[in-house]
Amino acid sequence: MKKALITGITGQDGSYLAELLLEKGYKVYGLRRRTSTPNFENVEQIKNEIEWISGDLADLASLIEAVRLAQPDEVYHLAAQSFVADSWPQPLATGQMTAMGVTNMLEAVRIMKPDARFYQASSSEMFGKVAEIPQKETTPFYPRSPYGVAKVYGHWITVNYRESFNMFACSGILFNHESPRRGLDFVTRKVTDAVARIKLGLQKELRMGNLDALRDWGFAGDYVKAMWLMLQQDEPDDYIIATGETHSVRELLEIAFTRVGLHYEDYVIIDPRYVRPAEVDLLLGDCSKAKAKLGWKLEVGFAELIGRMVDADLERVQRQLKSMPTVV
Ligand code: NAP
Ligand code: F7E
Repeated sequence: MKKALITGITGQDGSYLAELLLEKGYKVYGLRRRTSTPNFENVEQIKNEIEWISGDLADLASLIEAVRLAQPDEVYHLAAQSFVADSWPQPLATGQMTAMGVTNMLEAVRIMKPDARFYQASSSEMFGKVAEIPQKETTPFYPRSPYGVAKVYGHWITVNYRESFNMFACSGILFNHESPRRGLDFVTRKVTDAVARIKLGLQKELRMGNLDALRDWGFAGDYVKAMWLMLQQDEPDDYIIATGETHSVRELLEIAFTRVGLHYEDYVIIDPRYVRPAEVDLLLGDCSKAKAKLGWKLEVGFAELIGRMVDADLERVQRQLKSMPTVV
């Protein structure tokens, strides 16, 4: 039985990846930091199948202990401060978790289980002010946020450990990917949650930032398969994972509101609080290397993804409404 250690298992990607690895017969160890209230929402359905290990990216000793306990064949390093907008008000915490956290995890693996295969969750945010369209593995980086800068560090330290210590370390450069498990701050989920709440009479307006930003949005369930495929190859390498299509935030609004028979113009208000100090205007990935070498393929398209997210939020908000006590 293969063993995998996942950091960031309570997040969107970690939960889909854990399900995939359990289906494949892996023993899955999940690193989880202490929180004041439980945050098992994404992993409730598999909670009892996971071997939980307490740890934090800022605490190297806890990571070394996690690798010692799990003795993993594969390590998927997904934990990070992942919300770009918060990386301006929290640049140091973002640097500590999203950049130095990668070195901490690589060190834990190098010290305790150097033959384990390592996946680093790199990001299209590294391309920032893009040098070419579409972006490929060879496109130079020009990050536009403290988060993007931290991810560039995480990418290069992963490449460096591969070259310095001959570790099987891969960097997956993933473009935006979404699902009903996406955090509520990210634009897709913020919109689909608001659409559900507006439709059910719980919210009157939706405050947004830059509607002209263009993103290459895919489905998280498809993207975690690429992570696994990267670690099954003969040689470690870096790969872009993307859909090869780009859509604006405005198109996202149109699709989501239309799904419930509403017009976004009637509800959306532009609020400068949601406009970023520096924007990534356009992301569009070329994943031909992943298709050719990994045999990776996309299953869910953009409109279907947003439709599924709206439906899931409608169902969830309706359930919450039903469980609320009636006031007499
Ligand atoms: P997410 O939902 O925000 O999950 C982040 C995970 O990291 C959570 O489990 C979180 O734990 C954990 N974490 C944060 N700080 C930690 C710390 N100090 N110690 C231990 N755990 C910590 O992110 P995601 O969307 O699944 O993304 C997974 C990874 O891929 C991230 O590294 C992200 O930057 C990267 N990425 C994401 C995308 C995307 O579009 N989703 C694209 C490219 C790259 P809590 O539950 O306790 O908060
Ligand atoms: O913003 C614009 C915003 O926060 C997308 C993370 O997973 O993907 C994600 O980063 C776009 C930006 O994701 C609002 O300005 C407009 O242009 O959903 P987002 P992100 O910043 O692209 C990358 C690949 C990662 O690696 C990250 O971890 O939408 N936008 N109005 C808004 N965004 C938000 N959040 N809220 C708004 O009201």
